[in-house]
Amino acid sequence: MVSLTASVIAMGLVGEANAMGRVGGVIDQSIVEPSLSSGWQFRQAGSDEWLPATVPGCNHLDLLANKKIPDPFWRMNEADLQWIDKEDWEYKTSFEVAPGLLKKEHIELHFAGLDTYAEVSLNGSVILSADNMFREWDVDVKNQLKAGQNELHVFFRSPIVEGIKKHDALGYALRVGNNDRAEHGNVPGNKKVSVFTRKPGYHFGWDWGPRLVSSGIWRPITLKAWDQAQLRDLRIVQNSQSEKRASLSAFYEVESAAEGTADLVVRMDGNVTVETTVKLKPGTNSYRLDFEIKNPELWWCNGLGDPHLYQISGTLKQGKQTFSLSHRIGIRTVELVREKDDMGTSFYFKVNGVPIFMKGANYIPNDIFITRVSDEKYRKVIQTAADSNFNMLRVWGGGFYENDIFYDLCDEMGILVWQDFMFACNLFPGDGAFLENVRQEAIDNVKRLRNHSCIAMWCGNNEILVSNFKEAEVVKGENFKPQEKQLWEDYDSLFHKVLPSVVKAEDPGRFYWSSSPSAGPGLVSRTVGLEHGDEHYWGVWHQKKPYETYSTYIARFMSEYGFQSFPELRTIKEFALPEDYGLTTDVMNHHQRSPVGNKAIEHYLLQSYRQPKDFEAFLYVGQVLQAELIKYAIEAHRRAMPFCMGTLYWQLNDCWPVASWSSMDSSLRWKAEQYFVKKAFEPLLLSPFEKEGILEFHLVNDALLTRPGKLRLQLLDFDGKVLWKKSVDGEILANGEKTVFSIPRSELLQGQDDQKVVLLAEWVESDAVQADALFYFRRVKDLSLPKPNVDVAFAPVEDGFDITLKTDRLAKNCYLTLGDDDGFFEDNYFDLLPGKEVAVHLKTKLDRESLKRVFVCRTLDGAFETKQ
Ligand code: BMA
Repeated sequence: MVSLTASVIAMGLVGEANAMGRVGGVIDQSIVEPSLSSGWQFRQAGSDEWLPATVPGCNHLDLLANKKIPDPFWRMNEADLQWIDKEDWEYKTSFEVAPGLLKKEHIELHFAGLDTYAEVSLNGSVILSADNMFREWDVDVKNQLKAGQNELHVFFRSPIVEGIKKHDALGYALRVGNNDRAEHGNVPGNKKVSVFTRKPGYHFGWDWGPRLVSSGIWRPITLKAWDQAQLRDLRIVQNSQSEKRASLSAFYEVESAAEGTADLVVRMDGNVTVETTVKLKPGTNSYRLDFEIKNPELWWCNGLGDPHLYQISGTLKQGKQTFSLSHRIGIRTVELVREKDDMGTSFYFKVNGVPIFMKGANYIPNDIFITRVSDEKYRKVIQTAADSNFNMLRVWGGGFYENDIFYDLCDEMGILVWQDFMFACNLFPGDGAFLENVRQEAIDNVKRLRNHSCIAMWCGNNEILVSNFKEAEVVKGENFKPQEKQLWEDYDSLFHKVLPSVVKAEDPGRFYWSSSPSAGPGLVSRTVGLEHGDEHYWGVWHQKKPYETYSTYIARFMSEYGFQSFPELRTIKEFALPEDYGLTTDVMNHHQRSPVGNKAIEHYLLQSYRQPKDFEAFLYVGQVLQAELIKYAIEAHRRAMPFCMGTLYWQLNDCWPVASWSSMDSSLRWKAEQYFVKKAFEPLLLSPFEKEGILEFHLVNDALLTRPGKLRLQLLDFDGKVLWKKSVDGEILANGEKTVFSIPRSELLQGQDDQKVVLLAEWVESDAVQADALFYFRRVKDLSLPKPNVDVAFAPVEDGFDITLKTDRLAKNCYLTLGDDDGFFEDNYFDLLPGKEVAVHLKTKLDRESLKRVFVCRTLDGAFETKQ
């Protein structure tokens, strides 16, 4: 039970409320804002047993904590837990209110997030009916609150039962992709109901996620009390920027019950910048205070400079009350440039006036159970992006509008965010009530997030246009069947009217893109031409096109493409028993949600590699395969700059342990792909590429300086003997791509057996190697891989060891592992050449003896079945 006495109100709980995710606001003691996070109980509706609950949280996690259900991720447990979403759930708590609190003129309950169909009662009176997990709700409770004990009760109706009612009432069918696995969820009639409920699409199953449809209080509930006036919102807008000054405005939204006056103060990094006295009128009052930052330090995206942030706070003093909200603001401009050019229509981001090639990935929620993702986990995920040379993440539309911490970290680390609205793959209803609900959802989230410097753009949806309205003439509306017309009109209303009008009203400086991929509103890139928009390329994978197609199928911006792998064995052990290990067992199949998954992996694997000798070898080779293919795609996209100005692979992370397209698994272990991506995204990339028998050496440089240097080439045999070498002078272009040298393959090979040689290419500036690359002339299955002897030495350092490796013969894809022990290798899965010593830093708590015992370096030569 929470006790709301005046003294408690004035102290600790205020901080707690803010730590839990309100809009960056710091509210001092004259406003009461305790979070109602304790004393909660829950039960399945109709049962007698109330059990302790955690708020914020959800029913699955509460059942788990009370040992009423087993771990949903373990083996195939998820299948047995499908009953949960067909039931209604109740939550309740009680809290005590001191008589002093009731003297406040206004008392409100703020619900930051209810999942989803919730009826809220306070002391027996219904105070709210909520129906959208993405919305926030404020309810005036002055009349319901009483001195002493108060009872708060939330009744959640089943999202499946509600969905079925809406599904049946619609009268026409909405196309819902196979991601809503109604049959897995035992939904009566296999009705696909996900699109009727405003909650994350991935809760209903996706081709990388389980189907676990939660209910619960997923963001904090806080009580707020004040007299006469309060500060509802503070928005900081940058008007202009130059070397000498940045001009900004602070927009205050103040709610007042009566006429009066108030003082407004804007502070920057703690110092008063501007202050004024204003008149209050009853109702909502808006004020604008202009201020300047002299010689501003700019916010840059990762790789180009520091993402400097200024702390800007806005205070309202009214009578005895003080209200403050604050934001961290970066001084920068971000534009998405869409202009006709000689190649088509551009699609690139300009930051502080500089066109920037975007490097990154698509991002999904970090857990199927959102509320258990710790701040530390968020930090590790975004840190991985920053460490991997990303400058952009795309918050994909089948998840949720992320928590504030996600955007705070992106602000801090210089990661731009491509922010989808939460619509993915399926068609959605278009009736007035639905559209109005979505409009409010968009307002809540745009207002919550618009002060983040990291947000580069808003995007209406993921793949709805391309999957449903493929042909341009269909989109023109001429050949519609009546129902198709309805579907198009619904689409048109939502993505071309409702959402852009919210962006225009609430965040006018930010670009709105109606659908990814597209070439503009209602224009499918594939139909009107890749030279006009962004594209998702799934020919490699879904259509089993040769992986080389990555180098030819390129649009102005590649916002999705991907390839699957399994997580490493250590992660598989988190959900499976040894008897489950294998590609055809039920448990492994349960943790592979792409219907074509294993077949596609096998198809591509056997084209480049020989048959792995066992399950563990398959996991290792499969990860190397994924890493090589995505590296190949990224390099092709970067070589195609400035035609192509961005590449975001699918997908950075996972929400449970599964075979998926992720580069980092659900336990945040880097797959081979993460290491390869990090290198492929280095600011300076040396990319050898063979085209029609000619080997071209491309240099892609993200830095803003043109620099001279030397391309050094050496053809080596697998024992390290130099068979041929050449050195060519050249230069790298500032923020550009250049082919510095080309040579026919035959001239380079000089008659050498192409199964037994590798080319080492290095870009050298003032004797220092700035970038390097290896080029093999055959696929790995056709190479005569030798058996190497790798020597390893461990030198202890502060947080682990520096490991030195050398080899007598080519050691392909050295996979360093500690088995079931913890440690992070800063590099992994790399090729080791004879005569080259490589030092790899290992972060671990292991001592030297334990490390020696568990350390293994696997190489590719031993991974295959011997008979082949
Ligand atoms: C993309 C995404 C997801 C999906 C992925 C893999 O198109 O937008 O819907 O998970 O493909 O199939």
